[in-house]
Amino acid sequence: MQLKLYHYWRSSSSWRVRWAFAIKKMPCAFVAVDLLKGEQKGDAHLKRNPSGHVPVLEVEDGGKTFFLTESLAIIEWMEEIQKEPSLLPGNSFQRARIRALSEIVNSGTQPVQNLKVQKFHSSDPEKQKEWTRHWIREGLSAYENLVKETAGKFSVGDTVTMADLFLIPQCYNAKRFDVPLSEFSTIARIDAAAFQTSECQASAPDKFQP
Ligand SMILES: N[C@@H](CCC(=O)N[C@@H](CS)C(=O)NCC(=O)O)C(=O)O
Repeated sequence: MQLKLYHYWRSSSSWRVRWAFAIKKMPCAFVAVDLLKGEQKGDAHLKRNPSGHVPVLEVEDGGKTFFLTESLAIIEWMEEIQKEPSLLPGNSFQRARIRALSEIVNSGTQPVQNLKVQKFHSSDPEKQKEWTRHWIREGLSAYENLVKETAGKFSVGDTVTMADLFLIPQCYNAKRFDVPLSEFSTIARIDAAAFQTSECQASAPDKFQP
């Protein structure tokens, strides 16, 4: 099986999947799609993902090529084909909580901070930032309140789970948009702990910056 990840260095959704690859130690080639040049809207990329988004995982298996889209679906697929180390550990309730925390970022926070949404909201960069900060605060506040019930060293217990793969790239965006993590004490602690792990460091945007 040959794996190729189409990604962008600063895309938070791409970082989630790069981090999963680092944890599972699955070999994968990385191909950059330059979002600033609009490569995600070109014919070649739209054939891989009609949404015009990264990440996309190309899987060549048994002479067939599959394009997997949506970071959560990609990570769940990786978990199915290689269980250990598990990103969805624990019992059914713990796994449901890991998915719920992931979704707070995946569907409740990240989509509204996308550049195309900011631009549709306003052409004024200051208004774009205000919009983005508002939605990041809203999302991280919900995450903070829910994560208090399960947090150990990380979001759910003491090992990195899929929830952390969604949270930490979102924290990176919070910092970019001047939302101080000190507003969210549990999240700030998890963010610091995550950066102590080699897999988080190895998959971080600065390691992929062109
Ligand atoms: N739910 C999608 C979100 C993907 C997404 O929004 N990707 C952004 C970068 S983080 C993107 O490709 N944006 C391109 C654009 O806005 O034109 C996922 O999890 O894969």
